[in-house]
Amino acid sequence: SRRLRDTELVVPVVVGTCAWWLGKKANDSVTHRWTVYMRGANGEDLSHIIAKVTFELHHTFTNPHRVCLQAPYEVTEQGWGEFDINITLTFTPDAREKDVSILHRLKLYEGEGIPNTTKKPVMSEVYEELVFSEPVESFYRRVLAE
Ligand code: SLL
Repeated sequence: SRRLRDTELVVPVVVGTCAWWLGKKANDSVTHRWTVYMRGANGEDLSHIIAKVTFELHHTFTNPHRVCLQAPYEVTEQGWGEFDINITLTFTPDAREKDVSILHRLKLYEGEGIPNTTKKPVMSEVYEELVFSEPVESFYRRVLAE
């Protein structure tokens, strides 16, 4: 299938983390429960363009290489520290596109010296656009039809 010149397919997504302080259940090695996620910015189904999402956690986690083959593309864990999470998107084979990596920092605290409360989760969400320029025609038609 040929590629479409002067054509662009833009898919809005969000990547984020949401963290909850464990309060009385917190100890030195586990202070927070958190989720890192990737989803359509308007809640759209991404499974028609995404084959796999890989979340690379800090090496202090057991099996830090976490793979999601279907939605929801997210990982929930418990820990004590903030770190950068590398999120690698693998597209469906018909897109004939290379993997794309997004770096997102896990946020557990609102700021230095600001204590956590059990009530309010700490959110960090970023809007991103997946841009397919000169997409493969069959992929483009399939995505538009779904
Ligand atoms: C820091 N550079 O020092 C960062 C590293 C690592 C966080 C944070 C592991 C939990 C587990 C965990 O929370 N690591 O071992 O299950 O702040």
